[in-house]
Amino acid sequence: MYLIQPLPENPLDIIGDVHGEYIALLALLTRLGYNDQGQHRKDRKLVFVGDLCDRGPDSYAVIKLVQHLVQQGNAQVILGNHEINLLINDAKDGSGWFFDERYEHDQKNYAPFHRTPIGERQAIREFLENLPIALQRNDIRIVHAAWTPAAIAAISTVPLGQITTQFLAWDDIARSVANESGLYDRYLHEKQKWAKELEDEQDPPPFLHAIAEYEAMQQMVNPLKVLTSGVEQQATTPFFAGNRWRFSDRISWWNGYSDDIPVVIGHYWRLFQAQNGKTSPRYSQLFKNIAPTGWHGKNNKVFCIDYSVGARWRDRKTSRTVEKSRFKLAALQWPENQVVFDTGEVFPTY
Ligand SMILES: [Mn+2]
Repeated sequence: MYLIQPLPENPLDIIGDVHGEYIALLALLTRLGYNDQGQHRKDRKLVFVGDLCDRGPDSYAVIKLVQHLVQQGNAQVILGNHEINLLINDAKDGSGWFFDERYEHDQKNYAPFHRTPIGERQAIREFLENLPIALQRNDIRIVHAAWTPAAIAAISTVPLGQITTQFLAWDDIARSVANESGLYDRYLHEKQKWAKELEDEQDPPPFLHAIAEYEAMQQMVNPLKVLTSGVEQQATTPFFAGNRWRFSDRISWWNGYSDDIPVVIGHYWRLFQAQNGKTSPRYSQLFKNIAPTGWHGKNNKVFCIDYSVGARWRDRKTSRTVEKSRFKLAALQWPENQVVFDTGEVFPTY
């Protein structure tokens, strides 16, 4: 059993990043025709593309439900970058439902949210630790962020259950390379010196070259980072995303994907509705020339099913209803090749 696993031959409902939006998940499962055990009268099966947790009101309930569906044999789930952050104890923005040190900081944007009882935390870790990174069969491939042949090859011999050890080992390689050149010290210095500005949207730091260089390098040296948070390169200017200033930017790796087998991903915060550039999440810019339910990439073989439900906390700040929200939870039905939203709309893909 390795970090890449086979998919069953059943028709699939591939669900995008849930990010703790438990109510949206229940609504979508009902729309898709699943009962609370994850059974479907046409014997369809569920696949979750990762990022079950962080930011939304009940990450704990989402994970417990998905775990139950997996145990019933009705769902498969792969890890996203947010689950990996949890496993390696990297307590980032929106993880206050699990990490006490993040709880106060997360109040401003995400309250109210349900916390994980202390006695349950180890069980959550164990569940996540034993999940795969990628799924495949003859007609479809599924990974959280990017499918690159080198990164897939690198994980195909890593046993299930070794995710944290392997991730940290690859991270160590990046760190020792950076150590030798002095880059790592410069990176730590910048992180410390600009700690406050790095998380303050109103007070941007200057372009921090060591952070840019180290983060882009760290990203590409670690195959688990490539697969779960994508291909990145140094940005030209700082930009604010995921509640911090960044200097390393996601690129449209799918423009280099030339295999015949389609890939379904999450991670990239696409929006269904047309948007004005000013208020939309930075990452949706990658989709600005792509139809709202369009396939993308060199040969049109990649589909992102993350319709940004993870930003629904913004709606709650303005009392915007789910029906009027720009942010949706979606499933790609395969092989039907259509998108179903938690709000009930169904659209063909292009
Ligand atoms: Mn993600």
